Amino acid sequence: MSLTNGQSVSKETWDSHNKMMLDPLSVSDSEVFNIIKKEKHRQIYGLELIASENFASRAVLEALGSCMNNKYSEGYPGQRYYGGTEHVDELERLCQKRALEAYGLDSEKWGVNVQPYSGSPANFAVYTAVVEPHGRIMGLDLPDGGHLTHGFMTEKKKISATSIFFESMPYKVHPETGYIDYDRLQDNARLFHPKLIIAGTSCYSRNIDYARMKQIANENGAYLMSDMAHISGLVAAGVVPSPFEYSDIVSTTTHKTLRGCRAGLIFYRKGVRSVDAKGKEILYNLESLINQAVFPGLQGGPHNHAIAGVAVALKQAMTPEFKAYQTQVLANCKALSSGLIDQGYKIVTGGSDNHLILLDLRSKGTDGGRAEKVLEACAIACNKNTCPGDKSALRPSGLRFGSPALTSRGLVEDDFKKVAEFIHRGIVLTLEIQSSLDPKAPLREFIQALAQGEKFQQRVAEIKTEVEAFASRFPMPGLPEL
Ligand code: DSN
Repeated sequence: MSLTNGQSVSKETWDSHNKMMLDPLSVSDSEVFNIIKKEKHRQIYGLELIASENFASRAVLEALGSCMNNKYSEGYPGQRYYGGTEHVDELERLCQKRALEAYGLDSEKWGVNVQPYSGSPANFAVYTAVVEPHGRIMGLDLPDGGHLTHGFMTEKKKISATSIFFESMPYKVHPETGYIDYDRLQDNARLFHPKLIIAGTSCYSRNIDYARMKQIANENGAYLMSDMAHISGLVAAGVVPSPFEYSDIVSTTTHKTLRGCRAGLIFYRKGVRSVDAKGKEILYNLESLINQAVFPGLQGGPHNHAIAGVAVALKQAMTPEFKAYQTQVLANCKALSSGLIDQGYKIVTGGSDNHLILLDLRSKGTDGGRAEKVLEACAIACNKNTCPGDKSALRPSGLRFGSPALTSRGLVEDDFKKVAEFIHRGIVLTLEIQSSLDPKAPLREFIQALAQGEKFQQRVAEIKTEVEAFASRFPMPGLPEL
């Protein structure tokens, strides 16, 4: 072992360290490299129908994988706790400017915080900013299509931190129609007097009536926060109604229909909130409350690499190509919906205004958990979901499908009709497996029969081979190798 002059480690080890810092992933860590390659293969050869997923562009992933990952910059542009932040300041300001432009917002009336790590911390930061501890929040119930962070709890347990640190009273969809029951929300809000009402969903295929929700919020002196995570790309393209006109605060993730990297944004109003009986203007004070709630309240240093990726996605979101993409997302979702209806399936609410549908399997005599497992084995990714009126969240009777990811690969309406056929074949197989078992057989036994039944495995292999041949015809956005 030879030591260099004054250096406490051997020259060989030091040379090897320096080489490690320059090696590509394939050389540096073949284990992780191979896992990523397998995931890439799954994405290329499978049909990705999870409504909240998408494929980020190459430029977004390049920004995300850049040297911006290395920089700490607690604080906000111009007011940081670290040196060397001139370029991250420029980046964060650019991202803020693009975020306002992408949604047509006047910077005198709206501001935006681009630092949330994702949607859940963005929402929690909003709650801590404008609702006092144990203050009251109303969001759409999770089994009805709301998000965990909107206050989910069960009869037995408070599940989401929103329901633990605040008082949550959910609103519901109508069990028969599947549409949000605004009348009941209004009645309950009059009793509960929430400080914040959330207009936002994780599994809801219809446009939200923001005007009605704002009216209900106003009646109670509550803020209206819209969580547009699922639809933020559709909103940017102007193909669904925008929540901004009626909201005080708008939160979003950036990686769903918006097609950026994983991060979150919070938009907040500035200027006059209301005018009192004496004509005095009451101003919003959301800017400092929300900025302080994000940092230093909840988070540490911003993820500057993610802010870079979001800035790129926002630039792309302002192009005519992005509008064309979102128009196609809607058309493809309708094609998928009508393809499944033609095969005799029931879609909750009868169709969709946006990028997703909820298939109700109750009339077919099966449920989402079983069908999801068979489709997954056939290289079709989707998720089980409760349907309106479901008695137990433990046996959800629906499947949620979304069109954003496959549309990013270039699929159009006829392709989605073909996708509907593949789904149908998977569900037919689900029913066959189920009929080979005791009607009360638990999911565990169903999964065992799927994995071990030779006849079923052969059918899975047939469908999967066709799915893979079909899917691999479409290009995959992103970095060429990984
Ligand atoms: N997991 C996302 C969704 O599927 O809606 C939200 O966090």
